[in-house]
Order: sequence, then structure tokens, then C-alpha cells
Amino acid sequence: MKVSHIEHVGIAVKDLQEAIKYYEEVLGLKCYAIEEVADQKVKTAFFMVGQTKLELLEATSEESPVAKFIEKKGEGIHHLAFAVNDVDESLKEVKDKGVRVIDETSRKGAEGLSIGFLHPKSTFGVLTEFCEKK
Ligand code: CMX
Repeated sequence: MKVSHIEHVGIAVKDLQEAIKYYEEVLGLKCYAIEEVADQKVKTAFFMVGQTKLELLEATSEESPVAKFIEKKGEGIHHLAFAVNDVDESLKEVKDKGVRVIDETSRKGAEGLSIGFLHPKSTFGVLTEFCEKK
């Protein structure tokens, strides 16, 4: 597998519109897209900061991983996403090396990317995502 760069940093928020206001009006960034990812039970808002994206995440259901995260830990950094050359191959490779994967195979994430998650208990406390532009 090959990690090329940090694709995005995911930040869990309670209220997407309130959080967007902070990033736009205080930090002067521009939200370029808002997208609901039904499969992940989240609504996302994207900002470009140089080469890296910020992904704000609001839960769309109480069963959303983001709702559970906020309930337990409060708002804050939720995950780190690496761009890789091949998500399926990368998930298999890290699994073979003993890392606990959440997704055995890739699924469709925001912006049409192929994604897959590694469990934070196996990655030094950081929920880790692999992303691939198809
Ligand atoms: N970062 C770090 N640790 C986390 C975490 C996170 N984001 N989410 C959960 N944990 C920790 C919990 O604190 C808990 O630790 P303790 O046992 O020490 O208390 C442990 O992991 C288990 O957590 P849990 O609350 O019992 O939650 P679940 O096991 O039900 O789910 C996880 C945790 C990571 C498997 C689940 O959130 C998941 O599948 N995430 C991947 C999908 C996702 O997050 N989608 C939203 C983003 C989608 C997108 O970017 O498009």
C-alpha cells in the first residue's frame, strides 16, 4: 500500500450550520460542499485548507457513529483520513499485519470516494480512514 497524503481531518460537531459559521466568519475559510452520506448517517461540510480538507460531521440519527462519539467524548477531532492508492488492497494489507479493521472491503463515502476504516483501538486511539479517488 502507498499513503500519499492526508486527505482530510474529520471533526464531529453538534450543529453543522453553527460550525460552518465559525469556520467561515472567524477563520475566513469557505465551505465548498455540503453532502449527506446516508450510509454513514452523517451530514458533512467540506473546507479546503491548502492541500488538506476539513470535513465537519453532523449526525443524522441517534445511531450514527458521530452521535455516539459526541455523547461519549463531546465535539472534536473524530478521524484522520489518508489517501491511499487502493483501499481494498490497503485494508487487506493492514489486516494481514494484525490491525483491526472496521471495514473488510471499501464502501462509498462523501465526494464519491472509496473509503474504509481501521479501528481506533488498533491505531493508537485515532479512528483512521483510507480514501481512494476512483
Ligand atoms: N476516535 C477515537 N476513539 C474512538 C472513536 C473515535 N472516533 N470512536 C469510538 N472510539 C473509542 C471509544 O471511546 C471506545 O473506547 P473505550 O472502550 O476505551 O471507551 C471504543 O472506541 C469503542 O467505542 P464505542 O463508543 O463502544 O463505539 P462503537 O464500538 O460502537 O463504535 C467505531 C466505534 C469506531 C467502531 C465506530 O464509530 C465506527 O464504525 N466508525 C467508522 C465509521 C464512522 O465513523 N463514520 C462517520 C464518518 C463518515 C465519513 O467520514 O464520511
